[in-house]
Amino acid sequence: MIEVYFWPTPNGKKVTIMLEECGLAYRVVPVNIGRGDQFKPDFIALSPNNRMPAILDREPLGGGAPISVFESGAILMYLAEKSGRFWPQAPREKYEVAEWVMWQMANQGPKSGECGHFRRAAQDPANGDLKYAVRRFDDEVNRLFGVLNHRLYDRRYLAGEYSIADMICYPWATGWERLGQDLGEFKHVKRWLEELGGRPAVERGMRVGEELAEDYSKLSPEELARRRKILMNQRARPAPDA
Ligand SMILES: N[C@@H](CCC(=O)N[C@@H](CS)C(=O)NCC(=O)O)C(=O)O
Repeated sequence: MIEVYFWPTPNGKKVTIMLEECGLAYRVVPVNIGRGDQFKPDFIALSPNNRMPAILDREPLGGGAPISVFESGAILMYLAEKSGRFWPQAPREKYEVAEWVMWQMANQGPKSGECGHFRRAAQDPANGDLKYAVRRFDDEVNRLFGVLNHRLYDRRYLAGEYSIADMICYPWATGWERLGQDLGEFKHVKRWLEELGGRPAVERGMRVGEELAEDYSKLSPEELARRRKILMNQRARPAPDA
């Protein structure tokens, strides 16, 4: 049984999509990032960057003591290796998939995350004039949707057959509207999103944790301020010998 440390965000859903596609048995362990669960010592021991998702596999690949993996790209690679699915291992195919997994981790994920962050922050006048930051990340996200669109205009999937490259890029791409993009500009991405969204395993993976999402309109102003601080004003944790 694989334990999935999870909150229902695009980064978390990459992992539940892959688990559903592979049919591997898993159990969700909620990590409420609004309340600060990501800083609990047991979680940091698995995920030193205080970010979910992470997994703990008690029947690990290669046997022996449990294996934990953090960073969604590494998790998808681990699950692909464990199941022998969705990541061909012949060098040419393997690195084509790896390129798009790395592209997601280094580009689509972080830039989309910052785009959402500055769009939300710009709504509070106390944060000052964020026009430049909003424009910068809107442009970057637009450019990145363009990269996906170019990639997909003459092929069905991002890298050969349907693979972890598609699964890792899908959840953030579904957020095009929230990220201020017009899908009409990216018809090949639209076609790919529709195809992937029609896969039962993708649908199930995207729905995992629906019941965990909180209604922020019901939280007091004090609780909202506490949560903003947890998520937005993080600084270095001292090393144990400090
Ligand atoms: N590169 C990481 C990103 C993970 C990430 O940013 N997770 C966010 C939620 S989407 C998180 O745990 N945030 C907690 C925090 O900011 O303290 C991955 O792909 O796994």
